[in-house]
Amino acid sequence: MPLNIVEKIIQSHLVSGQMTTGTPVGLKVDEVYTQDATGTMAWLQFEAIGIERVKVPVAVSYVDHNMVQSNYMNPDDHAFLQSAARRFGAYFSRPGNGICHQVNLERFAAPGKTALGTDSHTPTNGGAGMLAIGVGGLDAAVAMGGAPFELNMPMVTLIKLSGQLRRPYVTAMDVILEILRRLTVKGGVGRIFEYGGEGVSSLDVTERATITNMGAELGATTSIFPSDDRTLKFLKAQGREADWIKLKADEGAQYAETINIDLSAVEPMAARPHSPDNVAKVSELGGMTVSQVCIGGCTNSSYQSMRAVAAILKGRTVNERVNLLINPGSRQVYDMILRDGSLAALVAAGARVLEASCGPCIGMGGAPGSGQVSLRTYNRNFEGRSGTKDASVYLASPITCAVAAITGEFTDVLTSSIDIPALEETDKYPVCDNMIIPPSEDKGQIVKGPNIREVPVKPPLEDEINAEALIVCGDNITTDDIMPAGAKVLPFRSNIPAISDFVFSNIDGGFVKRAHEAKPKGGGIIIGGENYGQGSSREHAALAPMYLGVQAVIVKSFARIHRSNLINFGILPLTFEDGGIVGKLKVGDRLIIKGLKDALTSGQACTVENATAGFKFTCVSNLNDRERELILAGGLLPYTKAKTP
Ligand code: MIC
Ligand code: SF4
Repeated sequence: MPLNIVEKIIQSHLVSGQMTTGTPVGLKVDEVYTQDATGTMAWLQFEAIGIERVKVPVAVSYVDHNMVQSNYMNPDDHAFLQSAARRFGAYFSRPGNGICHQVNLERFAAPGKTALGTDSHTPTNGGAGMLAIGVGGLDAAVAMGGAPFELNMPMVTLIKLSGQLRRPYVTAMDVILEILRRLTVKGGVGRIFEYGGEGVSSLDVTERATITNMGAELGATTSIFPSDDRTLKFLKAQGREADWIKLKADEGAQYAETINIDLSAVEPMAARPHSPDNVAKVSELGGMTVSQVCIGGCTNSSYQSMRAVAAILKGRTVNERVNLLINPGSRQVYDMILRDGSLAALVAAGARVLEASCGPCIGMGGAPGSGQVSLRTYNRNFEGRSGTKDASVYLASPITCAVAAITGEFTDVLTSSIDIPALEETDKYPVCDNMIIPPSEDKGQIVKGPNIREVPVKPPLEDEINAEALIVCGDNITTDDIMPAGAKVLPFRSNIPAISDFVFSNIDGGFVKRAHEAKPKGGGIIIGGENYGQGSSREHAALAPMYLGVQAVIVKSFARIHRSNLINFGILPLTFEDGGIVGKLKVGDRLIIKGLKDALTSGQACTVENATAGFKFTCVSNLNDRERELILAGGLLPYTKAKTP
């Protein structure tokens, strides 16, 4: 039978199940990587499982998110991660080496292999033909212990590219924004996007990586490109041609759906506040004043992008009303723009160059001023994520951003008089891995600062939930809404009791108090709409509510990673049989679900009684066998510990 690329990789890694859409498949994992903000939990969980050394061929611990070091907490986390990498046999990418996805693409991504990363943008590696999936920390920890990774076999959608980009004005970022415009932030749920068509060969690996990176915003399980001569060129330039294999779909391969994109018709696009799918043409926004421009992050930090930005800014001055911040994605890129004079051009133009880390993308500094418009090359513009609640954050290509930094306003680069240089991908990257500490036989000691606390564990599921509705939310609630990030909160990622104080704090200041009051009275339930938990992989958005006594989340539909995280921490994910019920539920309603164990083991539908308002409704759990066992056990940690000798 002819296979598509996704099926080829899944088939060659299949440990259990069959490739039938919607049914569970277990996959052998070739690489697992963590980043600091999710990694401390992942490594604490790995330690709690009690396995001596990582059992995957490659494990890498990156430090990139939380680098502000405003007190001892960040550096303590970094020291813990370094000591855990040494103790358990992982590579350690030191702070300053760059953002996990960009560095992984450069140094570890390999076509035909599988990777899990504790970050939703792990699919970046799909630009090099790797099947790379974002997961919560506990899933990563269990996979590092040698267990296969289980997921429900997604649908494979072909995105067929034709034509050629109108270079240098239109970029890969505009392509993924156009796809987001068409499909929305829910359009990828339950799907893997496989790119094909004759337009693929015109895109460099780093351009492909921009597209697969931001495929996360579609809610997709992952996105992947074929591995071809461009992939070989990239790996060769990284000194890694030995990692190359050719990877293409068989003639006659089947797809669940096909979406056609004509690259020649794509225009410069921008996502408007406060969602990456709220996309318009830049020409429609022309003239709007911009106060801040941020260029870099994991979406648009390749050497070509940075060099193009520098070439546009060379000999000019950043507009007096604009603050231009640059965060290169990796030390390799930094090194290259330093050597070729681009950095000098940026600094001379007035850019404020930051270290190679996530920075303003996750609200770690670089917040815009009150009510300001910030234009960024990043992938998310959720309300408040920048650190300024009333800022208007737009997302666009590095070219659009660089031009706006000069003009001080949204400018359509197709018609602007500013010269945009055309640049080719380089043939040789300066490879220097001195900031990546390889696994060592000397295990050393694990170092834990005072802010690093044990991972809380939920007791096994009881037969009845009798709890209070703590919040009733609308559609597309993000994990940033549930568990904000930013400079104030991120330092508590290793301390669940402390970080729990911030649950829903950006959208409902009373949530934590209500949860504390409800905890001794049976705990709480969260009510939501469609695509609940979209966005990041942070398991803190499940772990902290669990710590606050949340027993169940009842919504119209879930985002994939968040649903898995809820199950991993023993919180029951339920969906309404009739979504209209959401409108009838109120904060404070007492909700009772009886006979849970039977309901979960048999038909899976359960009846919820609203004892306050006096009506009943039906919910479905849709748990597969393994998920049911996890929920009954109180989550993945107690389940795995019970199975580990
Ligand atoms: C993000 O972009 O939202 C993050 C911060 O990288 C998260 C991970 C985290 O919350 O630590 C993600 O994308 O998974
Ligand atoms: Fe870091 Fe932003 Fe990329 Fe998340 S999206 S990994 S915060 S640069």
